[in-house]
Amino acid sequence: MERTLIIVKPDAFEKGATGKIIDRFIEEGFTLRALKLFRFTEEKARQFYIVHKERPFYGELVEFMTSGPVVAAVLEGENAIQRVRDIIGPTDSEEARKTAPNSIRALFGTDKGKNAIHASDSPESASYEIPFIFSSLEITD
Ligand code: 3AN
Repeated sequence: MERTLIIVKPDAFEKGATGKIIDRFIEEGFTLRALKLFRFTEEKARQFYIVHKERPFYGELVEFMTSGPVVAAVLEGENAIQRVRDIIGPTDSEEARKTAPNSIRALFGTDKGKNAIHASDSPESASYEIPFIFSSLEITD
């Protein structure tokens, strides 16, 4: 069993899509291990996305992620990291609508930046991101 982190981004939260997105993962067979509504401070968003600090869109990404509330969850399942990435679809929501029309980004995203959802992209990111957002007391066994 593997665990991964997802974050319903401010655009999808504002659209009221949080419930549909969480429900999709439950329907796909994942177990919900943790769930939290919060708003990133600029400092925390910068730290969370530190791997992207040299990318040209880093400032825009931090600004977007702090623009409103988000909902984070820990999902558990076999091969969860890759399977969740497949369900969210490619980074660019426009591309997702062409190549993965049933993906979460195709259904709820707008473009490359406002793309509805974050999901850990490797075991290394999951082991940084899960404890970044949740303490052990907030994750069920
Ligand atoms: P993913 O979220 O699919 O792993 P990354 O890791 O390349 O994509 O990018 C992290 C986040 O940065 C994306 N979810 C998106 O919000 C933002 N982002 C990526 N590429 C761009 C871009 N070209 N312009 C604006 N924002 C971007």
